[in-house]
Amino acid sequence: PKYYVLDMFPYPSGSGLHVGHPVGYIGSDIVARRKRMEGFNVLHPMGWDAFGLPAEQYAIQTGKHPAETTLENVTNFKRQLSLIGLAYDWDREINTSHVEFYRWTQWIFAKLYDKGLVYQAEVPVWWCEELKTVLANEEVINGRSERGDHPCVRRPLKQWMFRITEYADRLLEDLDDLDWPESIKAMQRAWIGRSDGAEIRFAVENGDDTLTAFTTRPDTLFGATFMVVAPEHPIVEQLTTAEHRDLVTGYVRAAAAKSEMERTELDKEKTGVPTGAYALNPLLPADDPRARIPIWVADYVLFSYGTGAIMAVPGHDERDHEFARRHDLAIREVVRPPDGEDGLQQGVCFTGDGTSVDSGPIDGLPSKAAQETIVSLLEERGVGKRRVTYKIRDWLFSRQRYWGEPFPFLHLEDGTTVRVPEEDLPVELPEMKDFRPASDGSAPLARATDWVHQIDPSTGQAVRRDTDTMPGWAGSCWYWLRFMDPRNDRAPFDPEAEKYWGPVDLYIGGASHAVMHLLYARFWHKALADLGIVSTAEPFGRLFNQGMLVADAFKDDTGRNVPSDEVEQRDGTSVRGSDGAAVHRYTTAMSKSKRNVINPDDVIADFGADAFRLYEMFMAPLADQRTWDTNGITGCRRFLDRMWKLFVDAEGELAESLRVTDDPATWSAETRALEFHLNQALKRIADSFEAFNFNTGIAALMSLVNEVVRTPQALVRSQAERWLRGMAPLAPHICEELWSRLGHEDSICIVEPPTVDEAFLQQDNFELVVQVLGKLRGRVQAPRDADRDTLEALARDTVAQQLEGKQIVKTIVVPGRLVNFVVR
Ligand code: ANZ
Repeated sequence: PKYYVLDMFPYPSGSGLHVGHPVGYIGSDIVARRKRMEGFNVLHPMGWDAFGLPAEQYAIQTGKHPAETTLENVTNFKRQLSLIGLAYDWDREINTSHVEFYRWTQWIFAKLYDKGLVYQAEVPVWWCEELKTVLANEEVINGRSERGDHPCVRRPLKQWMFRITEYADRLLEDLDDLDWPESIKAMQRAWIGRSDGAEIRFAVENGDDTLTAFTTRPDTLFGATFMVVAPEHPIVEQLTTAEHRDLVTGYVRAAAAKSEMERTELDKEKTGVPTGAYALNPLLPADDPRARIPIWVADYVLFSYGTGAIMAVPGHDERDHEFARRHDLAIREVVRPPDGEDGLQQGVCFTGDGTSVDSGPIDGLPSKAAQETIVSLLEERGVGKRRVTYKIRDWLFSRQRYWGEPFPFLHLEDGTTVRVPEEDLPVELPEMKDFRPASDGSAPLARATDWVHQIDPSTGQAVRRDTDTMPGWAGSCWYWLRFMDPRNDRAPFDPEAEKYWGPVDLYIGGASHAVMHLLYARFWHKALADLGIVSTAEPFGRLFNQGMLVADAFKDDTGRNVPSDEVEQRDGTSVRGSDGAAVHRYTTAMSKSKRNVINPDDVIADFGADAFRLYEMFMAPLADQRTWDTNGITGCRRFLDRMWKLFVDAEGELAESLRVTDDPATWSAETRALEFHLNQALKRIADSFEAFNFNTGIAALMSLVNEVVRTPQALVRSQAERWLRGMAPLAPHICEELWSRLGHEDSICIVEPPTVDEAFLQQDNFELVVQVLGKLRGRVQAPRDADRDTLEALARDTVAQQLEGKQIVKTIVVPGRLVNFVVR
């Protein structure tokens, strides 16, 4: 059977790998190697996510072309990964910036366009002046770019958009069946943000206007004491009465300068102004004093969500409550909490479910039933309906940058857009010497005039190429499919290859990709499935997030980072080596800016790749955070050295006990005693493929070495072989070497993993205390059901030195506890 184990492929950065990067790669390599030994047909590929902003910015910094820097960086990355002994199938290496790859990215984009999932729209986009490009919502945090932390502003621009919202429900529902970390699923659910509620239409007093609000709590309609409209809402203009005009206009202008995040922050003071207009509650008679509701403008209501207007229920919504208190608006209780206390009496606003009160037709109904009843009533009267909203927005897919996939589209003189026919793909990215973003934000490709201006051969018409490029996410939206058939030049991949290899069985990578990459990839995959291009509904069956690697970093009193290797310990405090000034230690992710980066090249040069691999896995279970400590790796190296000496003697010859084939029937008691430790280690290793806690297997191997060191000759060949076969995925180099020294011609990579002999584990060993003349002289693991003779023999071997030249006059055996030799 096939087994596809995939790493999130890296962007090949200029600084190369630090020791934090390979944690996941080593984990997936261990899995790939083990699966291969188990007889699976394993696909374990690697490639480069090479298009995108970081690559382009690095090129700009270094004054070289991104194609050139990408090539250099890839060469360095590949060298580093190979040094670690990661068993990738390099024949399948891919690079998203190579035309052999991106022609198919364009091809897929065109297919998705044909399917109606792509459109162009004039949209307010996040514009980053510093980066000179638009960014997706996901790339902007608190109004600043995720990359580089530069300020961003809203600006209208014609952009390519993906209708990811059309897939919102399926992206949500299919999460349930995925073997993914719950935290990632929760983040995707929150990002998609489905809300089930209703739209309620309110008539505006004196005129024909109506105002529609979206609410998830239609049962609180009788508690609506005011309405709030977003400042951008076009109705604001019409609603505002003459005497409120100046106030409202000023307010609307001020709101436009704020980011959504600023506006909706919970602890921000809720500002707003009245429009002077009133709405009418659709379920109350016009003469009811509660029917007339003032309409306000406030920026805590977003134009982009729901209908851009709300019915405010200060009795049961925190934000409305705060607003009502600040602006002295009525607060009314319409939901009684289950404990029967009126929350408003205590000055708190109850936001949970309870029983409707003071609400006419729904009085006494529990909240859920009350919601149903209200929606039915609204529908009957034609003033409302059920409505589902989502937080997720259509995905903005255009970038005004150079280093990306050109869009396979042509613009005609009459303003229409046509897609480049399949047979004319790829649309190659033109060579440009100056590819920097233009200062006015226009796309650099617009300056490649020969490339832009074309004549359509079929019509003879002048046409203009689209000059935007795709974002850095594009290649990673389908790269796992290309690995299945990477050299195909007639299709993105052979459908047979996809049916065989898909879906990815295990996907390992960082949790930081919870929403963007992992949601985009699922979206493309589902769209491709709908097109019949892929055969599964989801791309990644099991997802595993490796833990972060952190390390000490140092700051001096001025807050400047001090390189870790310039820090010394003096009198128990950390000081800067050069001037002896005190520095402060803190723990953080490795990064150049923190000056605490450790390069795996150096570590491997000092300790070897196997010690490095073991240490990376020994620090913690794969899912957990781990703290790098270069001293810690010496323990792993020492373990390997001790192991080596058990197999190979000082003359470089294979240890004597390993040269001959052994027969379990004639195993000595000590050899049998080793079985417990060996099987314990093999079992821990085998079990660790569930939770990827390879640290437990490594710890067990360490105790195995401790045991064998006591009785080195007791280790027999069949044990040595099982040991190597079990350990090979973790430390492949030493195991391969010793395996061949045992005389095997085939690689240990393709022999079966050892079976665990549970009998030796169930035997339930105990620690036999060995005394000579009543004094403790040794301890040894002994099987609980061993007979007196076995215990005596085991004990005799354990204290052989102390017994030398002595005569045993009596042996006292206490089964399950001790053996005492009385000597003369
Ligand atoms: C009345 C109400 C009463 C509400 C109540 C809540 C509690 P989620 O769950 O996030 O979808 N809302 C609707 N549109 C809004 C907008 N454009 N900007 C800001 N707030 C908006 O939230 C839905 C709730 O958020 C809606 O339900 C509405 O307030 C508010 F006891 O309506 B509710």
